[in-house]
Amino acid sequence: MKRAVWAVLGVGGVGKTTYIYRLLGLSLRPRVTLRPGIYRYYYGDYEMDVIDVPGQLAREVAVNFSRMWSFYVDLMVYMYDVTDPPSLHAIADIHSALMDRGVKPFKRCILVGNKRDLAESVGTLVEGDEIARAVNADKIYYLSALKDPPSDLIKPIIENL
Ligand SMILES: Nc1nc2c(ncn2[C@@H]2O[C@H](COP(=O)(O)OP(=O)(O)OP(=O)(O)O)[C@@H](O)[C@H]2O)c(=O)[nH]1
Ligand SMILES: [Mg+2]
Repeated sequence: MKRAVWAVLGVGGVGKTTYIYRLLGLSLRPRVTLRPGIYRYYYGDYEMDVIDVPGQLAREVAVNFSRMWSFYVDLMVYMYDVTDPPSLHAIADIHSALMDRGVKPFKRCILVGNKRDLAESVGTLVEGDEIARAVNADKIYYLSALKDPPSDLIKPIIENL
């Protein structure tokens, strides 16, 4: 069995917990995350630990991550809301707050634009290319944590471990 640890970081309300719950097959609709969460998830021959970080603002999220996890993660999933430009710019702030601490706390990172279903009904999708470059993300994905099947939601993770 292969082991992997990954974390989802983004400002409040972008859909981090929804994403994790849908992968785990939980049908609950999450409330605001107030405590750190670490979930064990099995997929194929992987045993994964998934880290859900509380906090509403960029710096708060970065500090909470560093407090709850003092090791590397294999993959950092930076998540924003494709209908909310400030949530994308906050990714650059979260990233620099992590880098300020001296050591890069992950091996790889990807950028995920969530709530694609909402962007489709609103008619505009905030694209993340520029921020992806700024934080050296390997790839960008657009998805709907709420609507996409778990078999699609896991792809960004598997492709980057
Ligand atoms: N339409 C739509 N709504 C979503 C999607 N993902 C999450 N939401 C909604 O966005 C709200 C916030 O989702 P959460 O998963 O709690 O967000 P979070 O990033 O964990 O938020 P905090 O715990 O406050 O940091 C909830 O009402 C979700 O139902 C999505 O893909 N599409
Ligand atoms: Mg949450």
